[in-house]
Amino acid sequence: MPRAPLKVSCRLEPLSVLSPDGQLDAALEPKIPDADLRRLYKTMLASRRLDERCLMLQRQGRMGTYGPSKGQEAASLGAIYCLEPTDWLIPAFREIAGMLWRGWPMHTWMQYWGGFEAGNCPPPGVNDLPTCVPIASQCQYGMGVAWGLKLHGKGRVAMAFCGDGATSEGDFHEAMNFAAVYNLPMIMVIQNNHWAISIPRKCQTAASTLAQKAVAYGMDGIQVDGNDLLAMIVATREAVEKARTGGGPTLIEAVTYRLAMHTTADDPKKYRSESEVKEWEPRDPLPRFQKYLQSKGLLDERVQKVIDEEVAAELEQAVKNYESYTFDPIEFFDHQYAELTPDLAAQKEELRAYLESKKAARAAPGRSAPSPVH
Ligand SMILES: Cc1ncc(C[n+]2csc(CCOP(=O)(O)OP(=O)(O)O)c2C)c(N)n1
Ligand SMILES: [Mg+2]
Repeated sequence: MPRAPLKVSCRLEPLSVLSPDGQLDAALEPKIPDADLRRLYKTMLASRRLDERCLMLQRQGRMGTYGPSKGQEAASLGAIYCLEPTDWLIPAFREIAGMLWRGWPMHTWMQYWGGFEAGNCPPPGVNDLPTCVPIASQCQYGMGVAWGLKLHGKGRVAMAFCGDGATSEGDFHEAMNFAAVYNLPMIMVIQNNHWAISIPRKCQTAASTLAQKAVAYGMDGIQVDGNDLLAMIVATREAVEKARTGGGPTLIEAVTYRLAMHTTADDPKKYRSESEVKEWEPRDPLPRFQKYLQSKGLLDERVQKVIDEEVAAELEQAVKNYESYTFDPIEFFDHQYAELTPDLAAQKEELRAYLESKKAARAAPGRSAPSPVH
């Protein structure tokens, strides 16, 4: 028998619209209303400032462990911009820029990282699942939501996010396989930020791209410059339109870079070189998009000043909302089980007694409450 190549259905492309210094490939420029362009810029800036503030709050002991999104704003914002409010977003944990676009308040993001249950609650009418850290679980949730939307048959789509490290998990594989076999209206965005804590991208797979995994599942895959907001919009618009009209799922690999630490619990200097970070800094999505708006005459010093002031004021208000939020710690026990297990019931009782003794000690100063930690 002659040896002939197998026929494999495959559409894989790399995509970039804005060069790192903000130069435009006019043939690929997406049509976006000016008001949206300005609002996208403000959202990206707000996300960056919020990220910086959360890092400071954590360092000052005013927030729990924080996982920064710095450098990845365009990847989430560009993709999420293409959703309709009636579509569904299933975020991982570095999608704050896109979540702000969807209407999540800044203080809710702070509450999430501050460890409050309130940080998991989308504002009324926002069709989103909460921020979610279990790696690759978002792929399964996204697939399940997409399946439900397909059964409802109203042309809505689900967009889920995961990281490069997540693509090594079984959950990713199972979700992608299922989504393709059942032709689900799903967009799976991989934020390839090149690191999974201290594990580099090259240790996740020997394949040269993550987008090519789509070929094995029988779906379209595209590798996009994830630091290029316009490229993310071009690629995602196509994928959303296809999913909405029965064309099935798309895998989008957004190539980006985590400019900060994994979380405040690690020191990236221990596992990656300063020179690598320096290489990526000029590809920062924020100044890149800023230059594009300037070249279109949509952003000058005056507009920039207005945006800066608005963002600063919103941030101050968000910190106030976050720090004035009060809740009864006993609620910790209320959100996981309908009926508490005996050991959790005992812990709840212990905490209740401790809190009451603290209250009593405050009422009668000089006598300190015993610690509940054994
Ligand atoms: C199922 C699971 N295993 C391990 C972890 C611990 N963990 C948190 S983040 C992370 C790395 C994830 O890397 P990647 O998917 O590339 O996402 P990134 O953090 O780079 O955004 C790991 C292993 C987890 N949260 N969930
Ligand atoms: Mg990663």
